[in-house]
Amino acid sequence: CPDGSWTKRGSYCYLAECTPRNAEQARERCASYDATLVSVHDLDEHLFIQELCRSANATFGYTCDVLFYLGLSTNDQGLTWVWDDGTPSDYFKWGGTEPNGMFEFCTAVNVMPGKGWGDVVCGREEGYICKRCEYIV
Ligand SMILES: [Ca+2]
Repeated sequence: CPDGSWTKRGSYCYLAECTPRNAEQARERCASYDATLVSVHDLDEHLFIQELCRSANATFGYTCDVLFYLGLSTNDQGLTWVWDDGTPSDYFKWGGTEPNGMFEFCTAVNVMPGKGWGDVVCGREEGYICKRCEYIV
């Protein structure tokens, strides 16, 4: 994994950053690391990224919100949800009544224990999680 605050899990590297950015800025930031906004494919990975973000919050003195952008978005009003990294949409961890937004085409994870994902307005400024392969060929 790259030097610094990246965490290795399986053959992937993850980075949670607290700096508030809108979805497009977060996407660009991940791209600058040769990464994409995170995709999540099972409960273990969901719990892992929640913990990762809580650690990032602790590192930065709890200045972050509880929401962090995921790389999951919709281009058809929520009919289908697609991961930025092109991996299959094979797992969802929506919280409560989410997704529930008429104009919420991006998604974020609530990192508090027991919470899930929600659709959010893409212009919101939140933390975000980047993910990349350990080895880029
Ligand atoms: Ca929502």
